[in-house]
Amino acid sequence: MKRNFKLIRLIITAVILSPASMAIAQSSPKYLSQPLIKTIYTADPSAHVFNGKIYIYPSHDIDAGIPENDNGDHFAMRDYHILSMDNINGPVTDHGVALDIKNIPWAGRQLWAPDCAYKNGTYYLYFPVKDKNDVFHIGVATSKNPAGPFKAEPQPMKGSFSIDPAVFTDTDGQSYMYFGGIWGGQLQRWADGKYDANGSKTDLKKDDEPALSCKIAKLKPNMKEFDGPVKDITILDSNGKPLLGKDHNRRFFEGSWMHKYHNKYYFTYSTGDTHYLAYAIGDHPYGPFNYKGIFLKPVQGWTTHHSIVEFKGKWYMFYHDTQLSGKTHLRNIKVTPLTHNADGSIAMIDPFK
Ligand code: FUB
Repeated sequence: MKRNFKLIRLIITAVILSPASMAIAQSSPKYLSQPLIKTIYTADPSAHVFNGKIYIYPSHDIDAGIPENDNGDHFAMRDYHILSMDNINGPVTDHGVALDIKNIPWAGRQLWAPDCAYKNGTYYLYFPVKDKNDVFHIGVATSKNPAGPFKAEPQPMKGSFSIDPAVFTDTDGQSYMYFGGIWGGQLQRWADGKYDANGSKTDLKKDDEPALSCKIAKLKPNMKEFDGPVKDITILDSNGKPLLGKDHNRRFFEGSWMHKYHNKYYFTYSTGDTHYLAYAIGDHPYGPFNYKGIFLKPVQGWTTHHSIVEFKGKWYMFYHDTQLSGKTHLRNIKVTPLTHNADGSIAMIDPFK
């Protein structure tokens, strides 16, 4: 009996130490956190606390069989599912289809990263989608329930363009929309305020000029219209100079978010082709913002997109990677704690252990 145990131990040790199993161990990354939901592919999670629960407004990734390109044509999403959690480590509820592209009268294709806001008993779902001429605009849909279903307004928001709306409501009750994204998000085509269909397909290609800015618009009390002109969000370097177009490690690309901490405004965003999440701090929702650094190293997959939310006195970052599929356009959302250091900086997060 004893000899048999020894033999079994020897065999197990040999298997564990075999070159094949060591190769597997080396090649499978150790992720910082696990996908929140595995039954559908999800990305671009905008998280909010409504009625004491966490509601997540993600993109719903699908495989439409479209080849990958710099325009992002392979991100061909057609509806939104809203998710909720009672607790950060608790089960995740998928509330089903909250808005379908076929019910957005002006939509053509590609429902990208949404966000949601609440005011006076109504929830407002903001979403970017290409119109029937293949130009991105931002639409709004309403519901009395944070999980939907949502009903879309018949037209895009007047004066809106590009992608990735993030709506921040300040402590005084005023809401602002941050939006924009370069390359496939088409922000570079609006560089002169009007749409230029022949504009560059990626960025402005003006390396030594200030980089393209994320946009901000104040929202009217009806939450469906911009109140005044769209303005630029300026990110300054440590010399007080705007970041330049060639500064791909630091300049804004897409996926902005705003949170307020200790009376400072934290503008956070993706650097796109360099795959970082970066942050810049200011004293007003409009900025200017002083560049501070990166706080999320590159995740698995090309895109990186996040939101930051306080829940029960702790801060969390929702983000995505491609752990489940290994494919750029089939992503899965995750959550991890986020730490503000005593000096106001954000502690670096490594998506791998
Ligand atoms: O999900 C489509 C696009 O990918 C989003 O709008 C971007 O932020 C990027 O995550």
